Amino acid sequence: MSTTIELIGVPTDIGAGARGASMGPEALRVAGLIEMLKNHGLIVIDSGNLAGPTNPWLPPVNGYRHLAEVTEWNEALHEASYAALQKGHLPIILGGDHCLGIGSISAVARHCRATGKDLRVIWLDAHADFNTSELTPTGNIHGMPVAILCGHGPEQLIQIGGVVPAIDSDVVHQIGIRSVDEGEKRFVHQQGLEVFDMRYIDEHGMRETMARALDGMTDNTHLHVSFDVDFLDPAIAPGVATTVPGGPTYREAQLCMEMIADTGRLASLDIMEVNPACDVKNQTALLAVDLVDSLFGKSTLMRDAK
Ligand SMILES: [Mn+2]
Repeated sequence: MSTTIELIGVPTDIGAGARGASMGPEALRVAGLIEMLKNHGLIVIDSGNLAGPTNPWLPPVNGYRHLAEVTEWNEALHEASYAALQKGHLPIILGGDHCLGIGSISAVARHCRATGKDLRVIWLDAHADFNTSELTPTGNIHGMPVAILCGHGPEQLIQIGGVVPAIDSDVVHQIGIRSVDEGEKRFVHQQGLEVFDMRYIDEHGMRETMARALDGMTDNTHLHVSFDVDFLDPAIAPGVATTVPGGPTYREAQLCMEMIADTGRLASLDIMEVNPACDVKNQTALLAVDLVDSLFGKSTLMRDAK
């Protein structure tokens, strides 16, 4: 059975600290995402872009910027993503900033509860995205989605998906982390996330890192990948607003994607934070498409994605 991919564009930078990720969905399409997926023999439905509030660009209120707008976008994404999963489609969320991980992953978690699947989330990112209103230096909610999914955050966001917390912290495996705020660091340790930071990758290599992050999956695992392109070294991916030096190289990133592909369990994907306003000739979107090509690279993926 051929897998049906459903692309859901979410053109907003409502949770970010700089404008521009709202142009990400179109940059990924222009970079050939759809053609690449079709070349794998996948059926591709492009559902276009969701609509939502514009970015009012306001300072934080009680530790959050744009909470009402972030909620609206994520509720819309949750519904669209859950509907896609219910149809048996493999949703690819085209961000948009990473606050959208809330709507996306809460939908995946709800789907897993409804179908009895075991959820595993691979979070590829330079940042832990585990801030709270007390810990955040900025109030930008794209620094908070993992904490919110784990039940730490404003009521209206933690309850998207109907169950609080939306996920247990032990389903999250983070790769590539190299920028964590001071209080956030303590909180991440407390909550017991599995974090493979850049030092771990330096010392053990990407192969062992991914082998550990992917260990213990079964035929019943629903694997979700949340790919923040700031995961990549800025030398190869300049088109993000939150670049942090010292990220995975091109080869390390390819190996990471290939090892995920080898599992055959990929069932939903976020591609987040592509920011054409920071990019050079769309190279970061092109690289993201190249890496997602590897993520879909193995025929084992053609198994039923449900
Ligand atoms: Mn992120």
